[in-house]
Amino acid sequence: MPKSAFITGITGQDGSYLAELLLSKGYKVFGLVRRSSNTNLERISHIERDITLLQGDLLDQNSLANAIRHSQPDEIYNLAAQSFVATSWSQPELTGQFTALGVTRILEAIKTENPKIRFYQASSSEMFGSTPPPQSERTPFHPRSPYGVSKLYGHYATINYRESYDMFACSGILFNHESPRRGLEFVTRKVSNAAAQIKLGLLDKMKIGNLEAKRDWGFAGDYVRAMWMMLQADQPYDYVIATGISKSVRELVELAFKAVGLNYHDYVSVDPSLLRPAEVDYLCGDASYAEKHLGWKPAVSFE
Ligand code: NAP
Ligand code: F7E
Repeated sequence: MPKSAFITGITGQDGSYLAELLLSKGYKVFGLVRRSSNTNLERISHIERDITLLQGDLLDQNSLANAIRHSQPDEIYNLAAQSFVATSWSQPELTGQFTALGVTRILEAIKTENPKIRFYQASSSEMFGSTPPPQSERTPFHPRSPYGVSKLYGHYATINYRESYDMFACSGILFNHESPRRGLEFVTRKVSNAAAQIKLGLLDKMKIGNLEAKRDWGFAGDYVRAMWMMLQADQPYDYVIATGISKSVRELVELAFKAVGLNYHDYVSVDPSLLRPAEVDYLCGDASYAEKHLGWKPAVSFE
């Protein structure tokens, strides 16, 4: 029997890469999509015929239980979230509903439908917030946004269901990971897109926020591989997934503009309205535990 997997957030960046990976391993893949007046399947249109999409919403407990009952998965990957940190200040309550309580809803649905299902929760380096690097599984958390606070709730909910009900529930504490499928509001896509448009004469200038923030940026394709590896392990555990190399937003901007033969100083200016109420200044992960226990290593570098 081929294994089957159910992915929430399948229409997002990570969901699309994970679905591809699981299909390549022979899985039957189910994905949760929420109703919208416009289709939102660009990232999975190339594999749409190979997967089964089920309607539901992280805000609706019943729809989650129905989707699990219908798909009978061996593994569930909870990737759905309000994932844009900046928006979490303007929509803090909704962010908590999706990103925090949504985790409890899906854990409850698993407990009721089949507690033997293996569960992956998409935790985040944003939970470390202001705690200085290097950040590992042993680093204390100090989130700096409603998003980070919500992710921390989901993280501990996952640990709590593992400890209370003996469920195979893991969290991957993933540092920033990017790709050509990243949403345009995130800084890597915003910058690479603007550099390309300026080069082509389609845009004059780009406004940016905090140039000094430092992030540990990896490639989404490498990171979904780690998610799958966590659910194949003998025991459930939580793992930091990162490259161990940190760069500033300024270095990212410089590199992107240089790649198209431009000097960023001529095109980029800081817009104070893009600064966040509280910033995460410096993230750099230590993924040595994942390397030792899962054999995971990133293949794609920042450059
Ligand atoms: P993304 O591109 O923003 O995708 C988010 C997904 O969640 C989309 O499919 C979205 O559906 C879905 N979603 C949002 N609210 C929902 C709801 N109420 N019900 C059902 N689905 C809902 O995010 P990503 O970059 O792939 O990240 C995947 C997960 O990893 C997220 O939980 C994110 O917070 C977490 N994470 C990401 C990173 C990173 O660097 N990428 C790092 C650490 C953790 P629509 O298409 O309908 O909007
Ligand atoms: O910002 C700075 C910004 O929005 C990165 C999500 O996937 O990773 C992501 O969260 C940095 C921040 O990602 C702009 O202030 C400057 O310091 O690309 P971002 P993020 O906030 O790190 C974590 C791990 C997640 O879990 C999240 O889901 O760049 N920055 N100027 C800017 N950021 C944006 N978006 N736009 C700017 O103009």
